[in-house]
Amino acid sequence: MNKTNSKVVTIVGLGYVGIPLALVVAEKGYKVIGYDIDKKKIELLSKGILPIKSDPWLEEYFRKYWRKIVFTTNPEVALKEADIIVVAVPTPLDDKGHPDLRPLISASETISKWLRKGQLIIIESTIYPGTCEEIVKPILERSGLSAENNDFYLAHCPERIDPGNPKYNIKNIPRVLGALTKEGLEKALEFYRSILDAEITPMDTIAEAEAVKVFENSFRDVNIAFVNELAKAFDVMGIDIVNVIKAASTKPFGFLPHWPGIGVGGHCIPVDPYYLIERSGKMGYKLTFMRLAREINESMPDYAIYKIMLGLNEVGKSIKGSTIAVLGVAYKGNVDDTRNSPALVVIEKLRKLGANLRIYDPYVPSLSTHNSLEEAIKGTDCVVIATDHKQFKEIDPRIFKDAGVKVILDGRNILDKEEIKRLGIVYKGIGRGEL
Ligand code: SAJ
Repeated sequence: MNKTNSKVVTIVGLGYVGIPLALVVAEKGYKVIGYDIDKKKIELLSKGILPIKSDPWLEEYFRKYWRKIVFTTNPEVALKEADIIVVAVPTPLDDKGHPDLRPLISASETISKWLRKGQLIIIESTIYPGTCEEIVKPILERSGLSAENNDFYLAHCPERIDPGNPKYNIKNIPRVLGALTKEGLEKALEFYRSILDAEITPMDTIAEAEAVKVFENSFRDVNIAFVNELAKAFDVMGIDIVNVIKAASTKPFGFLPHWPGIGVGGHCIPVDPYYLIERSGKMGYKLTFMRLAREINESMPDYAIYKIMLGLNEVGKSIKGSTIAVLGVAYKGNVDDTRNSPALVVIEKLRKLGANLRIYDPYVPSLSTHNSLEEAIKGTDCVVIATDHKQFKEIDPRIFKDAGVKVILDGRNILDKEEIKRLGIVYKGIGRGEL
């Protein structure tokens, strides 16, 4: 391994994780190569254009350091000279809801072709316990090199990135780290401590490191399912769950607020539990609680449709033939990412039920049918708030009245229920204490 400032670090996979990582590694004086199979993405990056939605932090880092990175689609250029190779490729689900490790397997096969003694391979993609030892390692050892003998080093440092988060970025988010051998752990620890300001926690085994990410995101999913199921119960019981959660949050210990809505989207929370569910099932323990939580969260778009139907019924209308404006398609507020967005599920269901649809998301013009909120809601029978964008939280409810809106489904419980009712508009929320 060369000394730090001449060490070559290759980042495999230039997305929400790989690009920030490459920039931070470049900032610390390493020679950085950014490798991706997507020619268009490499072309854009080579011209100093970010192919992903940025935030102020990323914008600044990219402007400062993109010129220090060699972007390439050529695996030989990317891998032959590398001392450290970090893999940040997607690990999604396939169309049957099973973990899809094909991008990781493909990346491992490419790395294996150029693997040489002394290289440190770090997987940052979200994987289930056992992936490194049972899938990645055998592929790398096709090179004839052995991980046990420390011919090369294999580690796992699960990515923790929250795009758009103004407070936490890749440099200050604490990380956990595991490796196949002690020597590999030491080398990976030295690398991460040289590029990040945050605490890096070394773990005893690589499998435990692989368990952390899916564990922490499954924790979030089951907590969201908890409030989503109670939202349905509280609608029947006439209790506003938002008031209850706010009141429970006054307890300074032993409670962590989560909020009901029309569903759980993104590339982490609705995906990661299936990595644990699948692995645990294959190893002989069938998880039930997490699977049920997934079912509850995946049922929320239907609950939204049910509430829309009840709201339109109150004004003597049905979904079929009504003009419905859906505000928001992104999976969460203030991002442009629509991966696994429940808003898209609601839109598709409304379309199938015969609604005249209008769509407006300031972050996703490509899917918007109208260029402004005012245009999208004018003369509509029903407005659906599907994403908690800041712009939607700040809406003056009077514009709904002026636009002639009759029903509002507040899918993220962000509007003032009482004010909207005072304006004579039918308000439906998720768990706001009424059907
Ligand atoms: N959601 C709810 N209720 C909640 C929280 C979220 O319905 O109480 C929904 C959101 O609307 C969204 C989905 O769940 O559709 C996911 O929301 P998220 O806030 O978890 O956002 P993500 O998917 O960007 O999650 C990331 C994760 N970070 C990593 O995986 C490294 C997650 O672990 C973080 O907790 C989360 O950011 C965060 O806290 O911002």
